[in-house]
Amino acid sequence: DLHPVRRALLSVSDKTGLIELGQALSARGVELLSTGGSAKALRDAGLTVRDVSDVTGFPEMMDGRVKTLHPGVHGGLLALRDNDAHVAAMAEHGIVEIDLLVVNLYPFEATVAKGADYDTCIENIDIGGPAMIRAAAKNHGFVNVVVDVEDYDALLAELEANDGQTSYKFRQWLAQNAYARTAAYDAAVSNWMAAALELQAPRRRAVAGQLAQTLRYGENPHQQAAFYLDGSARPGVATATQVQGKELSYNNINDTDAAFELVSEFDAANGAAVAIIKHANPCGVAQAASLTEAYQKAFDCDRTSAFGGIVALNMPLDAATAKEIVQIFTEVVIAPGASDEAKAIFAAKKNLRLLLTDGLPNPLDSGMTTRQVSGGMLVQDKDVGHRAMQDLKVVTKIAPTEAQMRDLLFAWKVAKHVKSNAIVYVKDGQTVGVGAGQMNRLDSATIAGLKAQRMADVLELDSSLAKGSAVASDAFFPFADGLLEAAAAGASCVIQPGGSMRDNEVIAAADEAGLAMVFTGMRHFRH
Ligand code: 93A
Repeated sequence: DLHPVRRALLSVSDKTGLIELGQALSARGVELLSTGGSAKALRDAGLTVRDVSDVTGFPEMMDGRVKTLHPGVHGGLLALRDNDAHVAAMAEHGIVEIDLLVVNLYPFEATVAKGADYDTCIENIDIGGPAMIRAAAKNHGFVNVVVDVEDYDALLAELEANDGQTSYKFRQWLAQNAYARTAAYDAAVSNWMAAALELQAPRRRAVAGQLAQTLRYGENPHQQAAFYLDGSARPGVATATQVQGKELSYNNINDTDAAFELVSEFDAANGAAVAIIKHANPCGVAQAASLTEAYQKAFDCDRTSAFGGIVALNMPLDAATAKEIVQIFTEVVIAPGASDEAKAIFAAKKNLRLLLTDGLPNPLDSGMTTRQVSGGMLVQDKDVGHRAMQDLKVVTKIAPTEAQMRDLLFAWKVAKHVKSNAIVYVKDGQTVGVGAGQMNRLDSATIAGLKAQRMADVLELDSSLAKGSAVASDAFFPFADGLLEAAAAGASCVIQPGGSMRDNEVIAAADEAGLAMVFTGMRHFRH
């Protein structure tokens, strides 16, 4: 199944490594065909190149829109070398075999990322490149197709190992990658168009990803897994730099994402914030004047759960906070930077993973989320819903004080990042009880209250941490029971969407219990 490479067509937008590749192929006696810019680059480096226009008998025309779209090229890529009729057709029409295609496409994704206008984006849709890639990949029985600069070395190694030939297995590997590339390219085009045209529900949706990392395993050791990038440059776990520590696992990546997205809700201009995550739910979130204090307060919400947790910071890690963090076993720390002193403190903990990002993501940035269900996928806008003080409606006889209002909004932001049903107690910029993922709201309220009491016991306090707290509920209270449970736990004020058929009962119960309550008119389910 070994097949020699005698003629190559090189047509690349990204010219990185092109000369070296051309030289290596030339040295092997491979004839080089090439398109305008690529041919010029190769010639300037002293290589002998034949123009594609010479093969097609047509000049490149229409601003390059038509350069390789010709039977002279596609016949050379698609002809079956062991089929007499195909070979005869090549001879009849003067078509030459192309054994190797090296293409990288017009930089459509980069053009969109730069914020180019509509027409510029359209002009950067490559047509001839994907056509050739798909043709060459189909004919991988004979033809090699390389679409990534990173694969030039693998190609040369394969040729070296097989005396100028490539194996079928290698060509299959190239072909699989090639189809993923053209699929991702078209996905980028169609997703850009869906956004540009503001289509709510395009009839078809394409997703694509580029392998970032093969993972040791998935959520469980018997599940295979890998991490793919979507190409967006948003600061976060996908684009962070890992400074130290073991390789990230599937669950680490998921939890680190949850931690960083949550902490990014808190603008560093308003103080330091820390979120500690376990199993994608926060077990402590706090805001304070200093990062160390914020960490301590987040830790003190639920010290038991914080063990083996993921810590996210909304400002660069400093030495004092690093010293606190290494007191207990922590899986991952993610922050928009770290001081050298802080890095040195972490360096002593070899396994602790430190991820550094280029700033915080903007929580108001729009985007899509997808979720797999059997037989399909659900696609929705990211939850970028936001509530400020002026959006809240006081529905009880008493209104929250300014300090209560701050805690209510803090609790609301945290609740958005807690699995439903979410109940969050907050006091003085610190979560003091988080109830997550229960099948009814009452249980979430009870669990959050139990946690607040348990931590009070650990800290040897006389009363529950939830005493005088603000409580947030991610969706409305369908009955008064959940609200009364929160009041019993010590809550003094409530933030919730409102909108239940029994709102009046719930409001009356709040008034009777002496609570202040505000409605947001917006819910934050997260399942
Ligand atoms: O405009 S195109 O879609 N029409 C074509 O026929 C065609 N053939 C190759 N773009 C085409 N290409 C692309 O040109 C390649 O995919 C590559 O990205 C680029 C290389 O052009 P040059 O060698 O002139 O720099």
